[in-house]
Amino acid sequence: MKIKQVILRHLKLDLLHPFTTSFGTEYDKDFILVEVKNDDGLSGWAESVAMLDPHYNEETVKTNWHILEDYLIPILLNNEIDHPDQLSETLFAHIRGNYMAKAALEGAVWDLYAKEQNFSLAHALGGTREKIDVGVSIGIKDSIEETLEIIGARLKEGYKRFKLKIKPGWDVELIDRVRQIYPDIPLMADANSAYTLEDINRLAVLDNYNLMMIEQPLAHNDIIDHADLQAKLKTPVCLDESIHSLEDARKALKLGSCKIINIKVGRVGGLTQARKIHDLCEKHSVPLWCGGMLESGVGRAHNIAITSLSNFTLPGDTAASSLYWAEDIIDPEVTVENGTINVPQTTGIGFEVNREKVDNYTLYSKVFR
Ligand code: OSB
Ligand code: MG
Repeated sequence: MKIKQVILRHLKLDLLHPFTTSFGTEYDKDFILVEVKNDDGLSGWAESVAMLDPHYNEETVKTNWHILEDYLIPILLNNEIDHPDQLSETLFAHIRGNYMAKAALEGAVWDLYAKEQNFSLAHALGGTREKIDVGVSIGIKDSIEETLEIIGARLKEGYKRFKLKIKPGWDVELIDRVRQIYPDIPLMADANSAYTLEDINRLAVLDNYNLMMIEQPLAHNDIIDHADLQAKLKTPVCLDESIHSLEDARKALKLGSCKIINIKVGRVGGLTQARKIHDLCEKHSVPLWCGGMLESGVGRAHNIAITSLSNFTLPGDTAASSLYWAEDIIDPEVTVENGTINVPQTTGIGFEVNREKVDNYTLYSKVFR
């Protein structure tokens, strides 16, 4: 493959509803949209999931732009590749970290590769599922009543798993009330690193509510304390922030730091590495699900493709476009029916990027050739 041109765009979309986690509130969504073009005028697309502020992890829109512009794009434009796997395995390997920046560029190359081969991206990745199960991530709200109403609405829409964001003080009472009203729904909690082992008694109370899992309760960079915690809980621990690579996953499984992993393609440096973690977890019978980062439709399309792999056995966070955006930038937008999304069978990501809408939401852009 020879990439002739890369276009970076900084887009800003308004979120329909603010999204609050233990680390802060998002009102809108700034992100980098990456387009790569070949000689035949075909385009591949992906988005970076780095946020405006370094609160989820250390990457930001600006650090990604810098790494893309000054390192990754020049490497891509100056090298011919046979397969997208070569990016993370060799060409980008000497650039430390910056996984979200790498994933964004690699993702666009994967889409283009699949289009050149006339495959769907899901098929190019080895995915076999034609439909994927989806859940929903519900942020911290002003009241438990409001949370209960949202759960009720999503339940009616068919969502198959309900993830509640928690933090100290918005946890035991919340889960207790939800379980009183919905004793049997597939329920889980995501702390985004809001606790330490000193909170063990509080976390042990949550162990009594038949949660599917508790996601990233402890520090964003920890796999040692999580192993201690997992040994004391019957509820599976799921790691999100702590897993950046195949090596991280291997070590976490060896230590018993978790029983489930949330894969975010951006957090692990792209689709190639995501697939490697998938294969390792499948070998160890560790179930996976695909996390979300409030993506636009382009990122959602990539999430749908990776989720079609066989070991994504738990419902993910890739919900319908209409829960986030007044209008999405892809046609058609992502829709959920009976808690499932159909995996597109057309080439590449399987959704058309709407250039007019992209232009409307673009703050600035730059062309590299
Ligand atoms: O921890 O999974 C997370 C959003 C932003 C940053 C981190 C997380 C999330 C979500 C939202 O949970 C998932 C989504 O709806 O896209
Ligand atoms: Mg999470």
